[in-house]
Amino acid sequence: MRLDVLTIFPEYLEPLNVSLVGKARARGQLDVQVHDLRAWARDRHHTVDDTPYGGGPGMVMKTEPWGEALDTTLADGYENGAHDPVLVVPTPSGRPFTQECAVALSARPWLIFTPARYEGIDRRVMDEYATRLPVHEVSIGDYVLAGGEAAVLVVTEAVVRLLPGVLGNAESHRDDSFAPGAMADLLEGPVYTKPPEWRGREIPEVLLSGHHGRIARWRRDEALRRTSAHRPDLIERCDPSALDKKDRETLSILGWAPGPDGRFWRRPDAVEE
Ligand code: 6GU
Repeated sequence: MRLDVLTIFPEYLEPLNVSLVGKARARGQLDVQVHDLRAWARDRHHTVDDTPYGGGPGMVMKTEPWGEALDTTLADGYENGAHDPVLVVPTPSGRPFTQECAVALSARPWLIFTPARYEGIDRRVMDEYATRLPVHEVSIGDYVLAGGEAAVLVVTEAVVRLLPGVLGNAESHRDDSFAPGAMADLLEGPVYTKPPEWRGREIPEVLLSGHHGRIARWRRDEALRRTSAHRPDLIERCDPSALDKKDRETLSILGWAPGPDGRFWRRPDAVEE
């Protein structure tokens, strides 16, 4: 996979040299090119922003540097054998970035990221490139960052760990919280390792039992408990056909009841666990 990042803060992308992504690069599974957007600014001061038409606070990133940077990057990629690029545009006004998006992007051979600073990029840039390649505007959550660079790191890590041969164990992401079909979209419960006792705290006995059926059941109940506490919205939209008899018992204990459509809702009298 080829990744290009166009940014006015190339040093912000240094973490792409570390850990999982860094190793994938070192192994040649990933070709990452970080470009300084200011290299395409025409004036002495390397200006990339200007005041917004219509007034208002802040500055807007100018069309020309982005246009030239993207043209150069696309030409360079094609010359070097890359194909089928997607433009990934981090913005708080994008569609929510989810595991499903990560899976879709991990199937693409070439991602080009355009993290913005200031109040964003002149709309005409994305309107123009949307006529040439798919453009995905993505937000990584309901909060505002000072720029899209941290979002590029987030999206890259979520995507690269899905590439074949990047994670040691292909099974490792089957049970990820949010992996499609994983524990049918429940959060993962707690995990433990040695020593068996630490500061007087023991491991839940079932995990030492060697009884795989009971262990799987316990994990499932812990996942339900954690999801109920931290993400009740996931229980509410859970497909009821994904829940077995014991799931329903556990949910009942946690204060959930099936409604007329079979979906679960929290009984108003339920006490928080
Ligand atoms: Cl992708 N960019 C910025 N600036 N803020 C965000 C975001 C992205 N996602 C959530 N907040």
